[in-house]
Amino acid sequence: MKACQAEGWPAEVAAVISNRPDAGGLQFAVEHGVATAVVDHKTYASREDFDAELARVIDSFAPDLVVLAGFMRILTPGFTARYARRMLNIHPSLLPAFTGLHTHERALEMGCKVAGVTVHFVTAELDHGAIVMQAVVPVLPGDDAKTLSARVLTAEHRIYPQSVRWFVEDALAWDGERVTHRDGAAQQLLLS
Ligand code: NHR
Repeated sequence: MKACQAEGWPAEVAAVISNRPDAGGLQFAVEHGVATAVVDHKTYASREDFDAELARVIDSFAPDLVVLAGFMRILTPGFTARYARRMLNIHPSLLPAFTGLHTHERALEMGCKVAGVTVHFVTAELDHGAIVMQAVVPVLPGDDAKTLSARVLTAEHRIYPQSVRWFVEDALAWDGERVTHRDGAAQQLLLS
């Protein structure tokens, strides 16, 4: 939202939608004059029912792109097919390592010397869609999940706006199952 405004993208954030009524992002949206909606998963009998209502609400805003940000519900294949090639996620690991949850704890447990974050298109298979951009950060002596996740988060705040901007500018190209930048811009960020 901030990058879109500050950098004058040819885009607008149509809405912020959460499954959690208390999500901080809803308040942020309200403060920035962006529409909000809540679809509380607890009030649906099945994942299919929840995803159907979520899709109905999303489509009411007619977005070109769906951006998952801290969204923690596994999406059904019908839902991911509906938004194929127009839904992004940011996952806090260097995929394909550490799909799923507790990525930082697992990277530390494995003694990894680098960690990072991946922006990818969302497919039915969890954390397996085409990679748009990755950032690498060092794992430092004495790190715990909190210090490592904070370092990764600074990288997240750089590559997610960049990735969304590329989508908005139509700068991403599909090469079979893979995604490249049309003009060869670096799809990685290496932080030290
Ligand atoms: N859905 C599909 N089909 N594919 C992806 O790539 C998805 C997805 C839904 C969410 C984000 C993801 C992440 O980047 C994401 C990617 C939640 C879980 C999970 O296990 C896993 C991965 C991600 C998000 N969720 C539990 C569930 O039963 C609930 C966990 C909780 O509520 O704390 O849905 O990490």
